[in-house]
Amino acid sequence: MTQSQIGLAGLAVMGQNLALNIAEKGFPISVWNRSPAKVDATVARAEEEGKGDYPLQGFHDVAEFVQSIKKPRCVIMLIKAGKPVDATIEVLSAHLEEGDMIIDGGNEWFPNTERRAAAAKERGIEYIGMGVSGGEEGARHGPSMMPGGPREAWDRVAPIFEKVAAQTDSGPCVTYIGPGGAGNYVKMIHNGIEYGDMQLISEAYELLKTLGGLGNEELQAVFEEWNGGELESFLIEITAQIFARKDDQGAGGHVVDHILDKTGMKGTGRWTIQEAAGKSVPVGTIAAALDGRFLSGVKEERIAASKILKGPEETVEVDRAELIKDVANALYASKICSYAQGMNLLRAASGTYDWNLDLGSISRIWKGGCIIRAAFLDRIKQAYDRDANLANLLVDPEFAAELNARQASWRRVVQLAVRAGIAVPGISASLAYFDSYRQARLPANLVQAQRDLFGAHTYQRVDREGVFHTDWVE
Ligand code: NBP
Repeated sequence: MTQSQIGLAGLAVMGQNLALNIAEKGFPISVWNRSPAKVDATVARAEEEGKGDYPLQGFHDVAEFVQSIKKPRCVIMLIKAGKPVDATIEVLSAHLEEGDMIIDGGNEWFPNTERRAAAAKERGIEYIGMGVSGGEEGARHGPSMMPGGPREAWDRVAPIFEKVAAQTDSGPCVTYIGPGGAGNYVKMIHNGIEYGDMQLISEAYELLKTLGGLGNEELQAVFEEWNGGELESFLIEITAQIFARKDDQGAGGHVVDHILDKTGMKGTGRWTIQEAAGKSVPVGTIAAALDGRFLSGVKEERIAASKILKGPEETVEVDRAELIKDVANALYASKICSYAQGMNLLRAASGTYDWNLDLGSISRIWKGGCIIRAAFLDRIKQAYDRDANLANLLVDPEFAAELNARQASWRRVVQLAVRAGIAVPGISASLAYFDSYRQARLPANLVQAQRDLFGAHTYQRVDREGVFHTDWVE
């Protein structure tokens, strides 16, 4: 039996598909899973899809699995984040040797990766935390990957992942991100931005459906058209597909209308907001997306409230064609704000943890393979190429011009939504971010005065240096 170039542990959705992708690219791979049935299923799939040509070997025994990998070994884990990862490291470490490497490809909370990396180092084992995005399809045919940890260790295995990643006109969607938990962090922000995009799209849907009266076929056509222009992205594309899908459970109509309006989530969106709060970085659009999911969760309360609380009396009339155009503009402008927030959080983290993150390269590897993949990410990369120290995407000359050109539409959409009583928390949070960020003066002077009055917190003045306190009550 030939020795494999790499090993993969954890053969659920992501692991099984990534293993087949690695094998398809011609890299000999050994696979193992705690429950042996998934090993057999993976081997069977490799036989079928590769017609016997995929260099993939399955193992039920973890010792045999590790021994089948060429030294120094590299084992990538696709295991449920948290305790299961610790348990798997324990099992693997009993057989790994000094100089070997573990890559965790899961959505892990970055301090966990840093803790594990420190423990692995004591055993002479290299440890890399690598965000993998693209779901099942991405894992199988080319994901976007965000590895963080020791640079030399990564360089040893980079050629494998560069072949396995999604390929774009500006290269494979993988690049070394930075030391420590930088890879997990960047994946976390990717997911936060993904939450923002999904919320903004759902608001566009609500406006077009409720205010514009568009049916599912019309929505499909609008989203297909949008996908041919500046909004082109995976999420817009799949949204069009969703509106096309007829129900197959005998209820008639389209599946989308039979889905309960309660959103699930796993944790990366919540972590993004926690991190933003800890670093004092405003991420209102992403926070609105998280709140949107929380509010969706209290379905029973919402049903009760809908019988008590009234919306506006006014009937809002719209011109459909104008509405569709305005919503597209509002969606695009809001998206710029959401990405600006995510990128600024990355920059803040880079400074705090000394990661030296390259925001342009990060935008580049999100161009393909991942859930937020979009033509638009090329524009973000170009903005950071023009100025690597850009304070905010909003002030890049090209994005600034686009925002300025779209703001009349953007404001009309928010006004219409408010008049009609339709919640657009993501679109309006983006507009508020834009309107706050472009102000040389905010009403924060009054907040500071209040703080000084009730807590003697002092304030600075606009006309002279120093720290001041006023005895407010005469
Ligand atoms: P899951 O997150 O559902 O994890 C299932 C895997 O973890 C199985 O291989 C399972 O083994 C193993 N496992 C568990 Br659970 N407890 C274990 C333990 N105590 N010891 C050893 N193995 C254990 O799989 P997934 O959806 O493929 O995701 C893998 C990682 O990739 C996760 O971190 C996830 O957040 C991330 N991710 C997922 C997606 C996606 O679209 N699904 C996308 C991007 C990233 P078993 O078979 O024996 O139970």
